[in-house]
Amino acid sequence: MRIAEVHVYQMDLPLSGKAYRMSEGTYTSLDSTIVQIVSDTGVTGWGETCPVGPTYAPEHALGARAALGQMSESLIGTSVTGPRAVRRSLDRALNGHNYAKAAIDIAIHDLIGKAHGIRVCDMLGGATTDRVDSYYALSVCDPDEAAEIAAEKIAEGYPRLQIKVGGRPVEIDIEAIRKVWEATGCTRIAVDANRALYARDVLRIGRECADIPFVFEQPCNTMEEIAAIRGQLHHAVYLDENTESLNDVLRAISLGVCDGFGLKVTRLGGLGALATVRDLCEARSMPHTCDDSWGGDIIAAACAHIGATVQPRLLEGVWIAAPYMENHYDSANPVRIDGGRIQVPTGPGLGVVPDEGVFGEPVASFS
Ligand code: 0XW
Ligand code: MG
Repeated sequence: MRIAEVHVYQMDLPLSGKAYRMSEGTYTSLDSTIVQIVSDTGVTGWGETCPVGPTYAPEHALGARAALGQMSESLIGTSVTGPRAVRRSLDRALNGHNYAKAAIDIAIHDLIGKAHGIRVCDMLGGATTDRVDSYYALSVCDPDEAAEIAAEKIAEGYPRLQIKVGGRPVEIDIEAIRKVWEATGCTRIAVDANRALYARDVLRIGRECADIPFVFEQPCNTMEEIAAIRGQLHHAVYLDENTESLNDVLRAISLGVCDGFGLKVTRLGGLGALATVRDLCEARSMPHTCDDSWGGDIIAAACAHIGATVQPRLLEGVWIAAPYMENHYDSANPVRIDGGRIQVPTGPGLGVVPDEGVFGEPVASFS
């Protein structure tokens, strides 16, 4: 089987409710890039990458499409023996750009799965479950509102919460953390600053919330800043944005700078890369999530499939953007959260087949 065509689409993903606010940005719509790969045998695989705005990470939507424009020609005629071989050929076409290469990686996994009638989770080592825990990320918002939403989400069945902090006076962050704790008693909380806190503020939150059993997620901008205060913290620390590669994960573990991770499929370069990190985390008993920054049914399915292969006691949840949007790509098999959990798609490949024409005309095509 060889790659005959590559098509790239642009898809706006407007939020259905309030803006989504994190320490470094507030979003009302996201710009997603979809990749369609068609084999010479007529099988189609789908991939997606959707940076959450241009400042969250060194990634942006226009960059994804430019990188795909740089790489896709080289894919035409390539034999689809396996995702790792395709990734190596992409690395010969373009340096870096994991988040764009990931869209192709996901599409190749989907293509192989659909060609051979197997699910992506079973290509990645086998599913341990058919339904994965999710978690709800509370935007940076008024402490009373955060507490109210948190109580609603726990009542819906979410097993875990993430409280976004940072980008405002630390006193308000502390008030939000305490009010969410008082409103829910949830013992699986991540306080996620998305890199924005200074060591001073992390230490203060840790002191003033010492009684609350949360995990700090990516509190400071760098591993070095976190390492400098780690001995003064009584809360566990997970890294997220600092893990841009397998080497970053190896460095974090060897430095002993964290106790777990928030992982993103596209940031690491795709499903194969995240599966490698999954196995490393299992070897070192490091809990982690299987997320992505944003996206629709395609990236949501990819996260659910890899999440289903994680040792259950180590899975901290699969985050998807579905609760913040209305549109789905596959109206017959939308990837959604029910009772705080995601049903792993059952069809071959990703188990998602976008509705005809849902993405409009391609912005670029290669054949
Ligand atoms: C909550 N997420 C997985 C989605 C947003 O893109 C940010 C991210 C995080 O945990 O930082
Ligand atoms: Mg995070």
